[in-house]
Amino acid sequence: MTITLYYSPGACSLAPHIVLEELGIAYETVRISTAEGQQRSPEYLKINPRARVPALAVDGKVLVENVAILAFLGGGFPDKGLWPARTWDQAQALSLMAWLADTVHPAFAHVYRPERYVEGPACVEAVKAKGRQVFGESLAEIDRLVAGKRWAVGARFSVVDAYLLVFYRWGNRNGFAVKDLANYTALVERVLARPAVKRVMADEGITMA
Ligand SMILES: N[C@@H](CCC(=O)N[C@@H](CS)C(=O)NCC(=O)O)C(=O)O
Repeated sequence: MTITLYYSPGACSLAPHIVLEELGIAYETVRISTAEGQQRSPEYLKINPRARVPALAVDGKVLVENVAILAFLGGGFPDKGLWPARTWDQAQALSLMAWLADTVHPAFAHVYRPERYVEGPACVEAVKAKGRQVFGESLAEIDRLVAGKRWAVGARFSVVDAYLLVFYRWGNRNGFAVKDLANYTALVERVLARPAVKRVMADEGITMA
């Protein structure tokens, strides 16, 4: 099986990048810098016409959307233990990842790319403010969801924990008081202590700051 991940440093593609490294399987990466607009290049639009990362090419076929990519990588290699074993926990993992993708990520997009949602400087500021509110509330909700748990779902590190790291990092870099969220912070510290996570962050050239 040949696997290629299209990623941008520090983007939500960090989650599947970590998962690939945790799996210990052979894979390649292609850097598509969203800061430089490379997601809109004609070459990349052939990979993902939606102009977004991540995209995962598996034996020449392309899979997009984090929820699908993380479920494929986790569920496709059950012996690696990155996907919960029980059906209930698998459903919980999908439930949490769906909410991250359909609510938490778009809330941050309202902060980061408000001009996509509305026109005019006054409206842009209002959209940004609402995005900050919803993203902040979402971070607090994650903190409550992981209270008393070592990992987000089940008893082991899973693809969900890798995905949770992305939003904590974005919050940290954008003035959200994530360090006050004791449960989420403790979980992220456990994630950051993993050798595979350290390797991927070094490879992407990113820190938590
Ligand atoms: N729903 C998609 C969202 C992907 C997405 O928005 N990725 C961002 C990076 S975090 C991106 O490619 N942004 C470039 C852009 O918006 O132009 C997923 O979860 O995979």
